[in-house]
Amino acid sequence: MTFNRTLSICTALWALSALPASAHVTLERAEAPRGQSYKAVLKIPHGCSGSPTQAVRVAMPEGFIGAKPMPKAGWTIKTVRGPYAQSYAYYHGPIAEGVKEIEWSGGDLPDDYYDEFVAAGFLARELDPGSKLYFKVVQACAKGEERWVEVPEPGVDPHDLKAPAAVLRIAANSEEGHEAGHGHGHSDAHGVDSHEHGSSHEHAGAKAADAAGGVATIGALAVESAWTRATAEGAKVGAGYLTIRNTGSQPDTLVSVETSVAGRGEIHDMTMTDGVMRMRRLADGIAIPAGGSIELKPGGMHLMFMDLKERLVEGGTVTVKLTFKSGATGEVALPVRSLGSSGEGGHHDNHDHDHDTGHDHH
Ligand SMILES: [Cu+2]
Repeated sequence: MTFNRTLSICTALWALSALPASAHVTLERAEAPRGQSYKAVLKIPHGCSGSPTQAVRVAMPEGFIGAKPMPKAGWTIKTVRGPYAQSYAYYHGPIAEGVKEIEWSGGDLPDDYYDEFVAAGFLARELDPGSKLYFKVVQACAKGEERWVEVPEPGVDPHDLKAPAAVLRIAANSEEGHEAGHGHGHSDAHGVDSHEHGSSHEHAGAKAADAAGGVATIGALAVESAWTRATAEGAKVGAGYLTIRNTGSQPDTLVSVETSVAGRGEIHDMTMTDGVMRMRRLADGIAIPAGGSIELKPGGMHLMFMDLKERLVEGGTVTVKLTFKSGATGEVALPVRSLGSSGEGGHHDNHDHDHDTGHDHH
């Protein structure tokens, strides 16, 4: 998988530059809602093995937009601007570029002193609640430097990192309405769901025979290996995975997914940008070449069930209706696997766990 490969390469590079240190560079406020301004206060606890800090460089994580450095007496500011990975909704319209890096230099912060470096910006509405932004910080000292750039490989305990980047957890925005944007999160995640009506068994019934294999034939499209994962109490989203083979001679596109267990279905992809894992909605669906196939799996493309109306319970099934551009439409029953399940046949996509728990901010 390209995804894992990218991760391993990055990890290897970081490992070379990592220096052990007792106190890490952290953010004063480690959790903040998307769709609001955010003041990133980076706390620099010490120098480099006793040597004073003379410059601090911070990379703005993707999704922290419209960033501005706060001036500091005795320090000179330099910024690097550039394009974002995507365009974001912003106060007066979309924004697609901005400050990507800030450097404070020319100062002299003794090892025994503590200081803070501040960048103000806006946490994009497009960020997923539960996702994490990593502020990578390089601290240049009179002698040597400290590189706070490690991002935990999914499945790895962040505490095991020697020089972790400062991390910000994105929370849901309590001011967002149910239908605002295509938001994943809701502040009432643990509340009682008033829409609840019936158990997942009701949805299982008719499709029980198909459920075991998670297979279906929809026109020229063969759906296989379909499954979903049990959800935690109070979770508002779930994810579905399957493989679709196009046995026909015409290309087709999976354009939508619907299910009675969720307010709506979406088609998502997961990507790694600047060391930050993000999900995005595939508004155009997923193309399936004639004779080709697509695989929706943990860590990659997936079906996303938004505003879950009920908890997905292991052993049950979730019936989804798939619609294709050609007009072909049909149902497939997704067996519900255990909460910790990462797929069939020994896939070890630990990062998926991160990803999906990210949806339902506990
Ligand atoms: Cu998703």
